[in-house]
Amino acid sequence: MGDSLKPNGVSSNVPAAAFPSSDSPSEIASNVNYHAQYSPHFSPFKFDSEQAYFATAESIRDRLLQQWNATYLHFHNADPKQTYYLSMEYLQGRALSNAIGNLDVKNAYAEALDKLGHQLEEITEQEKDAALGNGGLGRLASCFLDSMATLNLPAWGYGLRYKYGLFKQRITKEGQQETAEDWLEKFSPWEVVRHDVVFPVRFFGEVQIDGDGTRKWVGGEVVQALAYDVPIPGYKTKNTISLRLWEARASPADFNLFEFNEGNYVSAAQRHSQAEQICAVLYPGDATESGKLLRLKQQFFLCSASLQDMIQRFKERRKPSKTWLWSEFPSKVAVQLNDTHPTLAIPELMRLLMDDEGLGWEEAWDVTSGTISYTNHTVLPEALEKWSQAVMWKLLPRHMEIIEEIDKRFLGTVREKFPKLEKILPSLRVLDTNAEKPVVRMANLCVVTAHTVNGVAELHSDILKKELFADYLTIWPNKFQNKTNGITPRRWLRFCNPELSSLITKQLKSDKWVTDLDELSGLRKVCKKQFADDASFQGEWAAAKMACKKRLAEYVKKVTGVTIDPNSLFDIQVKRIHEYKRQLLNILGAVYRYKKLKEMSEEQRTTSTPRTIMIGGKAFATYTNAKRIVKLVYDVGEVVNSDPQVNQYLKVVFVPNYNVSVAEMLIPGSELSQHISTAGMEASGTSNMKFALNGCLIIGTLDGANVEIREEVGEDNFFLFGATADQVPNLRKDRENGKFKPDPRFEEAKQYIRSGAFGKYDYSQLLDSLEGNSGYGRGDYFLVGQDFPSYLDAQERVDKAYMDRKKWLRMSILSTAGSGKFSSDRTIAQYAKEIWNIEGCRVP
Ligand code: T68
Repeated sequence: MGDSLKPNGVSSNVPAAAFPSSDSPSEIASNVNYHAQYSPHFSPFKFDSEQAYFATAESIRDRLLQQWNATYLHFHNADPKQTYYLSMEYLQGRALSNAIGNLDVKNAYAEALDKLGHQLEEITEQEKDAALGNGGLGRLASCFLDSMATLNLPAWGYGLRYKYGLFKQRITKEGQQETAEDWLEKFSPWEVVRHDVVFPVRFFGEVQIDGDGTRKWVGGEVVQALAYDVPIPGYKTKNTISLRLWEARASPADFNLFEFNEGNYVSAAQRHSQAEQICAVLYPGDATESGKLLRLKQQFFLCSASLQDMIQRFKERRKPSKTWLWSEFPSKVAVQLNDTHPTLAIPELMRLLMDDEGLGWEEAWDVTSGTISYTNHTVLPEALEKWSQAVMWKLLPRHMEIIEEIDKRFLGTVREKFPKLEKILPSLRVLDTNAEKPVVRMANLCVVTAHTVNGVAELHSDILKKELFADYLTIWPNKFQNKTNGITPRRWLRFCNPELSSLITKQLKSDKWVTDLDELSGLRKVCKKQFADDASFQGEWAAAKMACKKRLAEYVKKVTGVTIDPNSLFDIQVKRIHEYKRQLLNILGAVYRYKKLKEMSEEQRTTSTPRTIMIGGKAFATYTNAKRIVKLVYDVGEVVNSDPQVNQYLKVVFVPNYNVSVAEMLIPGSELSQHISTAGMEASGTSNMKFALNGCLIIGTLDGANVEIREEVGEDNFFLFGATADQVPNLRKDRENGKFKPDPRFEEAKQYIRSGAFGKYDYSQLLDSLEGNSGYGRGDYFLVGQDFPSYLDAQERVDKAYMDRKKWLRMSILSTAGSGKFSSDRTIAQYAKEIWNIEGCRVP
């Protein structure tokens, strides 16, 4: 330990100051230094990257706290209508680099850290991703929060504070291995616990009927919901909104001191550990049987705590006038349900209004349906939530009474006003009583109650109207809307791709595009005839891409050991592993490519387009075929990458542990990305938008938001293939009737894997899913074989286009230029206007 070391470990002469009075790097350095010394989390005399990260985060948090309090006060006084976004998932990723960017203090902080002997980049990389979500739905919620704050909207997010987020993925010879992700291991500097915000949440118990007939839910067990707030800064605005995450706590009274003193330690603390289990882990997503009761508890916990909080705030803001009506509630509060996971908000709001506030059914119903709106994110039958009525009666008896009443009244109204619907009524009902196990259909409960139902891309919303919810259209022709998803241009271009961002700003002579993404269409000018030879811009564009590719190559080397060539075409598919997303189509294409390369002469090979295929994504732990796909990608990579004949022309890499931060590295360096789901199955997709925005071309099917991306970037700049959504049902029928004739190239690729070319592992079960006409796990339900030939043809077009450097760069520029529509600012502005009826409320 050198003499010059201070107790906080900072060896320079930087003084410690509690709050910076300006944005000068030396003031900021003093503030970081202050936190290192007076908010210590580590032993003294240390100021490594990790300590520097926490001190820097706390320095940024100081700034956020000021803006955050000002925003809260401003909303409180202005009392605008406010939106509450209810989501079981948020995929926030890292907060430090994002906050520094949104506060526009990157240079100042970089210089400040430099004075303290650190690099900003190395410091921001210390942060663990907050991964409180599974995939697209969770990341969408986080992009929405960023846009709500940036648009100065009075809006808050509500979620759960899971102790363990999405698992960490390790890839070995055996395939995927999962370990718990302890994102709170060393605490999160971004959350503020609000010890004064605690609400009781009841489970089980029974309904008590008083003498006057009023019903009350009593008994059972009560868990406390404690609020943790995370600040969400907007971009270049003071507005900083909240993500409120609930944590479950037992009451001290639940600790059985008597039992403890008797030596029964486990049972003494039983209630405590039961309560803590509620927020222990993130539900592993997409339709699993595991832990159903716990999942239901989580859902109710989120809904109940959030609604109690909203109602308390509504009352608080109304107190001064003393005269207010519950019928005003929907003009002050909008609640958006992110999929059906928070559906229990419906019966819970009804219960709170009727049982606690004394409203009658009709009045409570008008308030509830006037407040709640619902977004659907999937048409996959297995992901449509259905809860056992028996389980619901046990856990939430009062809510089941209310749901039965909603169902009964719905039946009555339809019979009276739409007698023609009688025949199909059973499928429209909230309760499915015919099934062997009677269930509550959560999507139906949402559609029956919510004032608005929306899909997440035009094609998806059409499918909702024509298929999934078609029969409701007669009853409520105006209830259904589309809100095409979007992504925040801050995280997904401005911050993750500084090279391309600077170039765009230079070319457009303004950085207005960061908050008005349609401005990017100005780049089209460079691609017009008179600019067609603007070789200098194309050159700069190529250089920006190359910088990102080199960074990505270094990263891939670091995490996989595989050397990839930045001059090869970087081809990426990253998303959750799922059969409908068809990573199997991608890898079969890679296998075919490899086989053909091997068959070529050395000279022929030199004329081929070198490719690096990167695939990443997590497979749900018990989804066997998804895990087999992960292993297959890895095994193919092992063989291809070490084959000296071929590995100059083809590399196949499985990028481990795909998450938000990894995406921020991969997407800027991508040139081609694959969005190749079976048409009609991907509701929207959002990474497709991120790739297109970063000048990456898409090879894809006409599915989800691909359809709109292709419209916007131009069909010449999109590699289209595959069956369309309306062809899919007939193609499946043809298969069942034995009418499908597989392409020989498809047979060849499968046979090559079966021959053992990629190791001893027996892939027959995975490949068998692509064979036969029908049957469980057979019959190629996802139509990989059907689309394989047109996929290979599209890949050939890709290879050719890439060889024509000028053409490719033009396509890449047009891709970015056409991405304006996909800003989540646009999406959120539409929600605000067309669903929530809220307006901006900017902090002066
Ligand atoms: C995704 N859904 C859609 N679900 O698949 C994607 N499911 O097309 C769309 O772009 C995105 O939502 C945003 O709209 C999901 O991510 C889940 O993660 C999920 C989680 C729990 C249960 C079921």
